[in-house]
Amino acid sequence: MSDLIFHHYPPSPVSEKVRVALGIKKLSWQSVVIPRIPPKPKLMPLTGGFRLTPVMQIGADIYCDSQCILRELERRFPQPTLFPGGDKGPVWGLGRWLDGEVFSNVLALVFAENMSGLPEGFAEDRFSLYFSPGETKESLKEQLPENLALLRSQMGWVDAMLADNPFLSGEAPGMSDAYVYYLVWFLRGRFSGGPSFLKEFQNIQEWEVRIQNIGHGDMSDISADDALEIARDSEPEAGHGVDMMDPMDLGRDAVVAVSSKQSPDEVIGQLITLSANEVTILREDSKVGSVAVHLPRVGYHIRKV
Ligand SMILES: N[C@@H](CCC(=O)N[C@@H](CS)C(=O)NCC(=O)O)C(=O)O
Repeated sequence: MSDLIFHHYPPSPVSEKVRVALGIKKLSWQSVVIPRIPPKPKLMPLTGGFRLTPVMQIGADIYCDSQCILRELERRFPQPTLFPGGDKGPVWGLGRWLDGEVFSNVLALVFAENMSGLPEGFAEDRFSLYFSPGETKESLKEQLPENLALLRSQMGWVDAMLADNPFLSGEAPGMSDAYVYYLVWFLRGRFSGGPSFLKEFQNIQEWEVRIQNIGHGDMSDISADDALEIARDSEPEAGHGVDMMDPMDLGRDAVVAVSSKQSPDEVIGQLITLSANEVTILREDSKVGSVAVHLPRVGYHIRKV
């Protein structure tokens, strides 16, 4: 039985990014399906308040944000690599563009439409998470033609990147494929104009089939209660200490609060790792005991408590 547990929900696009990476790495994993909007009472004891989806758990180590999850997958399971082109720096940079400007653009198209079958309060929750105050479905509708025009340029660049290779990462699939695929998957599945819009991009359409054929690895289900019990029965890995070159001047064992720039919820605990790409805090929870919560640096705030 794999000890890799993934907390997600099937329609979550950012989770699809990680599911594709799990497929590229041919990993076995256990799936916990979490609620699409808060409260998430069986996730909070693990994350200490972090509410975004997805989250990965390995024992009592909890990895928040797809950026942190992908980095950890590559560290623990280096082969097959997510960087077959050896292009680590550019791919992380490309990922920021895709998660930022391109994801925002696709979200604006999806939320301009009438959505049905969603939990009560879903639209309100997501508007406050993704859009500036004052933005409404009507204002997004007005912007739709211009947003589509922008997406046409963005997808044109992606299509051109696929002209000479089967994958964005080259001959083999890698992280850039996972990063672009989740957006194309979201656009095709949730924006009514997505399928006809994508017809213009022949390379992307052929590549989508290649990515679907990779699959999501070997998944089995586990209950949220069993995942909590696994955390309770495990000890987190030791931290790696604080990088002395870090400009924030935070000492090891400082009590810090970490939050995503997307969402105000803070995770509070003792600092055990601070590097250029990761912050890890140790927290005690009444339900699961000691857990280490790992978060990325880019896109996150840290403050001393
Ligand atoms: N930077 C985050 C963004 C994650 C994100 O926006 N996920 C969406 C779901 S696809 C989310 O959290 N929605 C609110 C929720 O699930 O409560 C990451 O890369 O993991």
